[in-house]
Amino acid sequence: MVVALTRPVSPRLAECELTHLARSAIDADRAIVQHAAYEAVLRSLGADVVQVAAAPDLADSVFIEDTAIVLDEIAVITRPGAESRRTEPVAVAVAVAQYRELVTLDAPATLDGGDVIRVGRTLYVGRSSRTNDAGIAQLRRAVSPHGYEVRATDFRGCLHLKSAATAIADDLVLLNSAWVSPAQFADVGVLHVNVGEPFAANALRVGDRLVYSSEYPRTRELFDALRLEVATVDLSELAKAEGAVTCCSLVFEA
Ligand code: CIR
Repeated sequence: MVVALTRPVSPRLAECELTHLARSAIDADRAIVQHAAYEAVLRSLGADVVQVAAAPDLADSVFIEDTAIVLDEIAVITRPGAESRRTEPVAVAVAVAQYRELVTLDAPATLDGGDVIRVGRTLYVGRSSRTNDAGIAQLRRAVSPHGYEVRATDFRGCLHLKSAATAIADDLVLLNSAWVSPAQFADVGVLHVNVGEPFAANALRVGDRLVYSSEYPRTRELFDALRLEVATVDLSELAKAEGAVTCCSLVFEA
């Protein structure tokens, strides 16, 4: 059974962290409606959607992806790079502990799950304003006994590595080459986003299917050519908070 952990949208979403986007008016009520539709799509793909306790005072808590890396054998509870997000993992750890043994990262490590792309037994980990070298080293120490290789990956121009690239199949990465060099993914296949859609590299895998934003129709056409099944969602209000489809869930096999 596939589980998707999600967390409710905080009514304070408009106070979110922003790094690469200018602040624009965010309608938290509209975000709540979009988030509910996203959860419905996850259910329609067969996932058991389990909500972690709401954290109304934590503006960015809906972006649960950043708080944990759930692998087949263990889960790594992160230490988020933004000071305002440091306590988010506490409740997520309680939920994830129902499914996996936990490993936690300690100071001075910082790491956001949005910087971690899993392709098979390789974890590509973005060096970012949120994820530091100590975070990457501690993650490596936690996962290498389980046969995972951790590769530090450079990128620019966006918040997290997963804004620049995500895995859309076991051996295929969708990426924006303006933000991350394809050479760093030399041993897997690479699909390039449409150049007019720079934010289009974030897709969420649920089994063999993809959850994808309705905002990138030209990149989406490439999936049709590959016969990838896609369910589209509108997360435009959460996108103003620098979030995207992978950020709002932790999807794993229970
Ligand atoms: C932040 O800056 O932390 C949030 N406003 C957005 C986090 C998005 N998370 C993600 O891409 N994994």
